[in-house]
Amino acid sequence: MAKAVFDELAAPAPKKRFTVGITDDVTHLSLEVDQTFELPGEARAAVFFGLGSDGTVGASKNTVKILGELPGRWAQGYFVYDSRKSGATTVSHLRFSRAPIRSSYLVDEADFVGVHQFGLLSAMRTLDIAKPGATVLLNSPYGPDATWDHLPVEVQQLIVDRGLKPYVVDAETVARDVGMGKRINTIMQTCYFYLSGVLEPDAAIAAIKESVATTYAKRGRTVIERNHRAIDAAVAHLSPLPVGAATSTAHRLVPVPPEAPDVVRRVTQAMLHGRGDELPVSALPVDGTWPTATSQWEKRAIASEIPIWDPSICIDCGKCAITCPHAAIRVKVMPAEALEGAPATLQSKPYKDRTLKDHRLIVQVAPDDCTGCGICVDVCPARSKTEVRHKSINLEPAREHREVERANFGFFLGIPEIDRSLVRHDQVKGAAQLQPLFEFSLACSGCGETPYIRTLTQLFGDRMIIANATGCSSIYGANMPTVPYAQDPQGRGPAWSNSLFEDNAEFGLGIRLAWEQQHAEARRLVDPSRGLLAHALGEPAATELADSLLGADQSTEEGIAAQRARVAQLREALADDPMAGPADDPVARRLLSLADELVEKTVWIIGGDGWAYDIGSGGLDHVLASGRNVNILVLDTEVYSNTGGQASKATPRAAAAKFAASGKAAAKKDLGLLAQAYGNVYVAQLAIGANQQQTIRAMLEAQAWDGPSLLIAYSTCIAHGIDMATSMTHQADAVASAYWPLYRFRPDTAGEGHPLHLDSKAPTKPVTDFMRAETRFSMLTRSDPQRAAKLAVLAQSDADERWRYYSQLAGMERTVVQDDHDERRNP
Ligand SMILES: Cc1ncc(C[n+]2csc(CCOP(=O)(O)OP(=O)(O)O)c2C)c(N)n1
Ligand code: SF4
Ligand code: SF4
Ligand code: SF4
Repeated sequence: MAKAVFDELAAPAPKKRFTVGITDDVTHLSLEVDQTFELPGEARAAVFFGLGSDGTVGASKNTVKILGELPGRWAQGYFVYDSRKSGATTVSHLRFSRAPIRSSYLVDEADFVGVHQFGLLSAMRTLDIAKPGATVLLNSPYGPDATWDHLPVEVQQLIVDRGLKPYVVDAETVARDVGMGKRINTIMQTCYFYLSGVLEPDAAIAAIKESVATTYAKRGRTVIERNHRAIDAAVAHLSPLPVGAATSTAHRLVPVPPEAPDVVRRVTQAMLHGRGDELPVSALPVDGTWPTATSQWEKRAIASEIPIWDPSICIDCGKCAITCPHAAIRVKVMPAEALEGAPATLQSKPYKDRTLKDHRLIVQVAPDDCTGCGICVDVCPARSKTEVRHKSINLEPAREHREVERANFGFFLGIPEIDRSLVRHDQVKGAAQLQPLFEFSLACSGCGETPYIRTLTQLFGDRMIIANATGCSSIYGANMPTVPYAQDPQGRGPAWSNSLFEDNAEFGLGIRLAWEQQHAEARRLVDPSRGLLAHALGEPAATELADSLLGADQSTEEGIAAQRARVAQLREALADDPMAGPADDPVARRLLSLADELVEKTVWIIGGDGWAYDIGSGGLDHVLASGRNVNILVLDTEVYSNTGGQASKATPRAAAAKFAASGKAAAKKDLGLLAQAYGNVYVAQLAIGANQQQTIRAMLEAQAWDGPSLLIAYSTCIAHGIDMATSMTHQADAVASAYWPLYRFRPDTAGEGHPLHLDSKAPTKPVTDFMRAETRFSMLTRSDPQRAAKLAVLAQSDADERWRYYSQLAGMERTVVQDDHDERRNP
């Protein structure tokens, strides 16, 4: 591309304005790029394909460092990846040489290609970048004997045609066996060093071991030893892959199904296949809006293990589905007839419920969308009486179950969604059955933020408008090329937008005010339309329709459904009448354009603690003070997660974070308490892993409160240094130690006089127990034990004092001045 720019500048009449790197078929200003251009040089090139969460990029950077620091060696690294939190494809382009490297950053022809996730061989072009005779390293769960038959035919053909030298290692198994969990990076890096010949094998292993010791010095001896074991085991498990004939029936780059929407087939698919750069400008939507419900077409299949259901011991609690961060395990209840024609492998069980008699229940995994985080298994309370470790769902190797569960999930999706009026929305079991309208997000595997958003969409998704602050939730909320916000069978789902990090509360308030104006205008237009309605519908139907449109009680879902039916009737009546046709009558035309706004909408302002406690706090306060009917959800990870874990005012005392490397000295700001000071703000503190029922209740109450609501949701995060499979258990520990008390401050109970209700019990364990289990606290114990001990005492005092104070507040009488609602709306 740089060459294209210089060539253009050297042209006799260079363009005054141009673009490069895109095919701009709209302005026609893009420059032609010579794809065959190569700079001469002796460097050996290596390209590694990985996933964002598997450590490939980190290991590649480390390789560049190790080799580049050797005397007489030069190294270059360039990393291509997007901002997805998990499952992002990463491509690391490296060059090594004994002479200074003067080359482009991207590698077009590699001497070594490492594919660190087997699924990528099917999902994108990988070995196409290999030079003839290049060495190839595959992380394969199938071993040297069976891997060949699992390769897509196009990959087999490339290996044969180019005489590539393939090797395999089952890095997941090695990692698990040496106690590294899912971290495969050290294993793959070791295999590269061993195979590539950039160093003598013995020297290579010594260099990696030394580097591990330096990198993990702060993490302690156990971590270093574990990595050293992984290095030795990697070499022991590395084998050449016997090359056979290219006869596989499997293909790569499988197209999305024909029933996918046009934009998915034309645009999204190219991006998913790693060919987004080839899309011309004209392929993109003109106004910047993107369709929702597209994450369902992605089918990343990144889990090596998926949950398999044993209905014989399931107690129908719904906990698995309500805590899954990826909406990848679903609960549906249906009459037995709905299962006619089901695959023989689809399991179901009788559903015990007084209202839904003779119904059956299914707990079904979405095998290609599950990330294998293990949370559903961790939270499942149903254990076998005979086999202690066996639960009602258990993680099992994905490759043994994927095909069967794919067929099961396909059928499951076709079973009609439950009639929402038949299940209790205020109970976990019922809410879990409601269709999630936020699914398969690209949040980190096990993310503690996403279960809150998914639950909100289950409760109110058909009428939500979301203003989202920048942060993890904006990244996994709408990261190209797919959108996890989805639609119900009627095509309704959340509308979503992101303005800025710093103005999100105001942005959401603006959305609310705009809706209120449109709503008021639509209402105003109903009376002048009565004549037209009478003409179309006759009397008394017209008067009845107009009166009920204006007087509708929309505080319940039934009320909203009834109003939607009225709006449909209104549309039909106005559009049907030749007198009132949109072309003829300006009032009718305007009312038709605003009719949908006669139906209640709910505005949710969502963001992280960096936004709510720090950078957007002025705006947040402004919105709370406005008295307007908006709902705010703060996803409190206690750090700026999206940018790598910087301390915010939500970071607790004693936690180490970026900008607080020696442990934060000051206590956490109590945002909830500040908001309670207003008196008319609904405030709740939640932890879905600790108490799902309380989370749902608070969401319903916040939604129902005709004023500002603030939900502060404890969100476990990879930045906490925990095993994310136990993300929800950590939340339960946070509550049990009163590190994170659960409460609801309900201004509408002013009549009772005690608005603050504590939903968690007095602490049953010390905060220090909770802290010990998280690296963000425990790392300080290793690096500075004295300071760690001092801060731990203070952290315990913070929790004790918070509990003491809140317990007193819970007994305090407080009434809210009942102001005039309309006055508040029109100050
Ligand atoms: C004004 C401004 N400053 C900094 C950034 C960079 N930035 C983007 S997301 C983010 C962190 C968000 O942290 P938080 O609000 O806690 O949300 P989380 O990622 O934890 O969900 C930062 C600093 C930005 N987008 N705008
Ligand atoms: S393993 Fe994780 S992603 Fe998969 S279904 Fe369970 S909770 Fe969801
Ligand atoms: S958590 Fe376990 S017991 Fe509860 S619904 Fe899921 S599988 Fe059944
Ligand atoms: S909040 Fe933490 S776990 Fe969730 S997506 Fe962000 S970084 Fe990952």
